[in-house]
Amino acid sequence: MTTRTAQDYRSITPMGLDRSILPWRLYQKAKKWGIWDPAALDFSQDKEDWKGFTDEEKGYILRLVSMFVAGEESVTLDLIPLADAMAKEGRTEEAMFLTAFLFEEAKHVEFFRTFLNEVVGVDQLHELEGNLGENYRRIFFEELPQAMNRLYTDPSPVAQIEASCTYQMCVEGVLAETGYHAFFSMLEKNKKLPGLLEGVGYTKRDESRHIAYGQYLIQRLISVDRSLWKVAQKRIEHLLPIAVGVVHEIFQGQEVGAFGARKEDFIQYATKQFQIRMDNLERALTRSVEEIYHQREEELGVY
Ligand code: MN3
Ligand code: FE
Repeated sequence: MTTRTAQDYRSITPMGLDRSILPWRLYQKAKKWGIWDPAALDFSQDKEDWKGFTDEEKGYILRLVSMFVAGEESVTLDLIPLADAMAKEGRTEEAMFLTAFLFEEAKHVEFFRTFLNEVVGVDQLHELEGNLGENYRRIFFEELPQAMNRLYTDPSPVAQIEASCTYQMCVEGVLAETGYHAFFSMLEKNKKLPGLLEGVGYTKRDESRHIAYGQYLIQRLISVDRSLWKVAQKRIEHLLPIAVGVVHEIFQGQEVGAFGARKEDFIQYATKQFQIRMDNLERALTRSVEEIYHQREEELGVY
């Protein structure tokens, strides 16, 4: 849509913006919870903790943070085609939520990069790229940018489902969720890196809204064309082994890594995340699009 009529501006129609639908409620939550400032986090204890870590411990944290910082940069850059597609469909409430979503991803990049600069130290940051393995590269260098940028030329329901399954279901819903679990299980009980954990906690809460939006979007599309369920299933089945491969790359051949982390626990965690998402998506098969628009954010794991 390159020109508009007055009716296209939802905000001046008699109804105005639809405050009853899920994207609007996510937007309200984003204004409340998405405004934390990465620049205000206190990393002073983290700097002390870092000095006391073994090389192996540093290696694990650095690998996770490298994957996160590049991943957050990727999702910041690659969200724009989806926002563009929703804007072109005239979905003002969704575009409003997606602007908050984009702002939050930008802060996540800043957060992880600030940790690297302040705690690890810029002089220690050569060869960070070596922390990104083959499966990781497949997802963030190929699958994600391709699925998202395709929306510029093909914003069809099939392309939207494949994009959102890649972005919100796989990258956010499985990889990022498993990464947060890794940070918490390694650092919380050992009481290490409190500044990093505080920021990861805020990031995880932001992510719960993003993943909810993706589930909503996929459900909305499936509820009007049930054949799209197969498209979602196929896409997720394609991505699951690559995502599990990323978990293997974190452990680099070890069964038990630094801080007592067990690879098997993380593989199980990642697989469970996939299953939760699939179960939520499958509900769309028995619901009307009206029910999808009006479902509660709590049902989709938002907190
Ligand atoms: Mn993020
Ligand atoms: Fe996100």
